[in-house]
Amino acid sequence: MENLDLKALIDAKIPGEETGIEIKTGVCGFCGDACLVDVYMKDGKVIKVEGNKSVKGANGKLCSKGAALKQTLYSPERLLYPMKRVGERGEGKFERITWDEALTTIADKMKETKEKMGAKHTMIYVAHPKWFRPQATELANGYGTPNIGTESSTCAYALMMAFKSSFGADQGMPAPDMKNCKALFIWGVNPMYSKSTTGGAAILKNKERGMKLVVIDPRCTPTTEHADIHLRPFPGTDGALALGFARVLITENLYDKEYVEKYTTGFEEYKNYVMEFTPEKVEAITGVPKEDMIRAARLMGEMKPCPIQMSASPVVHNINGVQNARAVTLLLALTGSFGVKGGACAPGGPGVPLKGKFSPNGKIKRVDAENDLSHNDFPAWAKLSSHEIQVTKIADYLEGKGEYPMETLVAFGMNHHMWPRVDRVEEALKNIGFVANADIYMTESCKYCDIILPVQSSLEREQVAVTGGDTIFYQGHVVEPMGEARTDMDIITGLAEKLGITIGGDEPIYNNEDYLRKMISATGVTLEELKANPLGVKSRNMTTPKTTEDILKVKTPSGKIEFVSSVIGSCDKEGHEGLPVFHDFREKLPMDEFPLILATGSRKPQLFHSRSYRHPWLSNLEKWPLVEIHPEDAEKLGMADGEEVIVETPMGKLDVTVAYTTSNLKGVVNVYHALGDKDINYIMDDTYLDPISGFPGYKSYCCRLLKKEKCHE
Ligand SMILES: Nc1nc2c(c(=O)[nH]1)N[C@H]1C(S)=C(S)[C@@H](COP(=O)(O)OP(=O)(O)OC[C@H]3O[C@@H](n4cnc5c(=O)[nH]c(N)nc54)[C@H](O)[C@@H]3O)O[C@H]1N2
Ligand SMILES: Nc1nc2c(c(=O)[nH]1)N[C@H]1C(S)=C(S)[C@@H](COP(=O)(O)OP(=O)(O)OC[C@H]3O[C@@H](n4cnc5c(=O)[nH]c(N)nc54)[C@H](O)[C@@H]3O)O[C@H]1N2
Ligand code: SF4
Ligand SMILES: [Mo]
Repeated sequence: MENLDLKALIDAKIPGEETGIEIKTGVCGFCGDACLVDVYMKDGKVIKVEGNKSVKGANGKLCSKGAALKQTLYSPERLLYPMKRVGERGEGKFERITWDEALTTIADKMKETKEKMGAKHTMIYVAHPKWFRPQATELANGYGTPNIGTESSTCAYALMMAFKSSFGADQGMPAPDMKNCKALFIWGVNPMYSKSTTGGAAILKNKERGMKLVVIDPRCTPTTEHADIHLRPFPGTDGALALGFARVLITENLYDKEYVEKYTTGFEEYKNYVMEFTPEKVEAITGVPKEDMIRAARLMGEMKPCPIQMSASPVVHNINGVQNARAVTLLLALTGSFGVKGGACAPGGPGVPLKGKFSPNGKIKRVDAENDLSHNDFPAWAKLSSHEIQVTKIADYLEGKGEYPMETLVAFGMNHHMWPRVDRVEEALKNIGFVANADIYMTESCKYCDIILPVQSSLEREQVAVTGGDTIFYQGHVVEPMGEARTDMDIITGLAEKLGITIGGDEPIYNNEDYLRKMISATGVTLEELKANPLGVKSRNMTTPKTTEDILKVKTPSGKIEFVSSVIGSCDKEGHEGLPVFHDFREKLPMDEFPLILATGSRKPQLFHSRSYRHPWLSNLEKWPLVEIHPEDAEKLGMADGEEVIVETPMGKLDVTVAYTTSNLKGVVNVYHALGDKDINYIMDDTYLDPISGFPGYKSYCCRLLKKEKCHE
């Protein structure tokens, strides 16, 4: 072969012996969706990534973030070695140390804190990375602190609380039975962006077979484009809309009477309350024309059972979020849609029996939970989400304004910009006794640490994944771990060893490989078999599927689906009504002064929270931060598309660039979060929280826009 031809083959990235290019299959892991990807390697380096199509269940697709994996792997900001701080906190000056010194320093500080003050003065924190959370909880338990908190203090758990309070334990999210439903309601989700490779495709496929689609979203999105009915309520008004639906369903006799009688309690009280939500009142609160609301409610009643797809964030990113989410999910009870085929949480399965794997229902009980930091602030959280603390008040807790002071913080993937009032969290991080963090990158949060630990990203770490419902897939080191990076599991077990404790209970684990072996130990498949079969191995054992009867044995205190929640109603605190009462956030805000509703963080396909903004292939796609605004609102303010202006909230100001979009409702502006020092969370209020869940009102706060010259007046 001529040299020239070989160069052409290499340039075209053709795999083969001649070119030295090989393909290895791995798990993308940039977001939570865990797509399988084909990684093209030459000389030990990634040169290209594609979606995998050959492993059973692989979706064959790749989103913009996955396509940028090469850049994320070799980012100059990768952490390669354990380091200790040599400058001031926040300054970012560090010196390389050994793993032994790093782990010993952290463990010694934890031991000292325990001896001098008690174990509860140490907080363990795990951010969005979720896979090792059960073992992080075991670490906290073995050490003796109940204070383990996670990013789920702003994600998913409020919806799960809402769902659990009415429908009992173990349900997780109201997963729709999309394959079998006649109509799907998508309530505040944009899967075309937030589940880029899978969510949208499933909807389109089911639309083709005749499924009707109703989407409830203030904005126009690629998801709403496919809707038969698109309702556009103001953010934070979902509760009123859902109660309006309920009134139509009840007054027009479109609800499932038999189901309600057999499986629910509290209907009469609920019905009385619901009657207040006349179509006129609902239109006044939500802005949704009453005819449209009635049409959608009738469709729900006529096409029942009818699932409602909800998200971990928008509806519950509101200070009435749990009650609003309860009002929405209770429609599943009213229409007899919970636990049945074609509804939500339909009988399904079986599944692959994995052990020690993360589940949002978190089964591991914490030690000393009744003395944790947040139980007095958020009593319903303590009852409904008892496997971790609610940590949104992190600045207060670290500053010692909680029940008792914190001395030591040991974190994994901490991104302190995800919380409101980033400035307060930064001040608190400066003043606490000791901070350690493990991350893939030298992040802003790492700069506030005494010790930082380098972590392997998904393609670097050995892992197993379930794919296609019944197949187990093993991934080795697709890419050799960078520098001295370790897996989180090896860090947890390493710390446990230094602390003299073991992780894993009856089946202890001492490293990441033990964890993988334990995870598959009930499947009948061995790690060796998996290593020998790159396309995966079908699980030999499966879990027993749940029937409708099993699912409808709900684990609420009454044993029935509760229209009036006994758990929430029994909490003696403001806003904890048993009924899904609607409170309007606008009544709590200075809307006269700050007349625009500020929605933050609606997902963008190329961004995943703080993970993405540091990678130029992703960050160059859009100038930041943008304030997305309806042109009519902007024109009234005399602001041109592309103009640099200031967004001001009651908490402060941020420089932003105007982006005109007719996708927005008039009166509502959107700003993305997680953009380093330009993060909108610097000017979000950390006391503006749902009293039940503690979730911040990220999607429905208030602001005004100022022309640049005006702000110095
Ligand atoms: N590309 C990408 N994908 C992601 C993420 C990411 O950062 N980037 N993050 C992941 C995570 S952690 C999460 S929690 C999910 C979130 O997933 P999604 O919920 O799908 O994400 P959002 O875009 O925040 O919200 C969906 C829609 O809700 C609308 N919305 C805003 N406020 C309200 C409201 O008050 N009521 C109603 N009914 N609708 C409202 C927005 O206009 C938006 O179009 O996405 C996950 N997937
Ligand atoms: N204003 C506003 N704020 C929000 C939201 C909003 O909509 N608006 N959304 C909220 C929601 S729903 C969420 S989920 C949070 C986002 O939650 P965050 O925890 O902030 O999510 P990320 O920024 O994706 O990840 C945090 C860190 O984890 C690191 N990381 C990634 N993988 C691993 C791993 O395997 N191990 C370790 N140790 N580290 C890893 C990343 O490098 C990153 O530095 O933000 C919340 N904050
Ligand atoms: S959706 Fe994109 S970022 Fe997420 S795992 Fe799949 S390819 Fe990776
Ligand atoms: Mo989230």
